[in-house]
Amino acid sequence: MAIERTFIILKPDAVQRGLSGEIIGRFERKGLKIVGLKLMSVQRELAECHYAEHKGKPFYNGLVDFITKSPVVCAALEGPYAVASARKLMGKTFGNEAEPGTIRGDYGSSRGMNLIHGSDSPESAKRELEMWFKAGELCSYERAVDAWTSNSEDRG
Ligand code: D4T
Repeated sequence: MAIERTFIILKPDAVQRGLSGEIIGRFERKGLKIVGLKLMSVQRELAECHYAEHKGKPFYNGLVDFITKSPVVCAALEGPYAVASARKLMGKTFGNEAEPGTIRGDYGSSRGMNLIHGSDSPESAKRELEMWFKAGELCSYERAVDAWTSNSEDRG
C-alpha cells in the first residue's frame, strides 16, 4: 500500500516569515491531502523527544532552542508515497545546499533555520504523528480529486 501519511513541521522561521500558506500550498498542489493541521507552541519536552536521535550532537541544544522559540504549524499529509514525495519537495537539509525549486532551496540559505521538518521514513512518520497529534485530531475523508491523484497502480 503506497498511500501513506507523513508528518510536517513548518518551523518558527517559516511561520514568522509568513510562508506557511505558500509552503502548505506546494504540498497541496503536489496532490497530497491535508488530514491534520494546527498552530502550536512547542514545549521543550516534546522538542527533546522529537530530536532524541540528535541528543549529544553539537547542534542539539540550538535545535531545541530554535523550535521552542516561536509557534510552529504541524501538518499530517496523505497521498501516494507521501513520505518520499514530501522529502523531495523539501530539498536537502540545509538551505545553502538545497536545489532551487525545492522549498528549502527557494526560501532560505540558512543551515540552522531550514524552514521545515518532514518524516524520513514511514516508520518515523507513524511515530511522529502519534507524538505530535492527539487521537481524534486527524481526519480521514475522501476528496473527489483523489480519483485523479492516485489510481490502483499507486495503491499496490
Ligand atoms: P529535519 O529532521 O528537520 O527534517 O531535517 P533533516 O532530516 O533533513 O536533517 P537531520 O535530521 O539530519 O537534522 C535535523 C535538523 O538539525 C539541523 N542540523 C542538522 C543542524 O543545525 N546542524 C547540523 O549539522 C545538522 C546535521 C537541521 C535539521
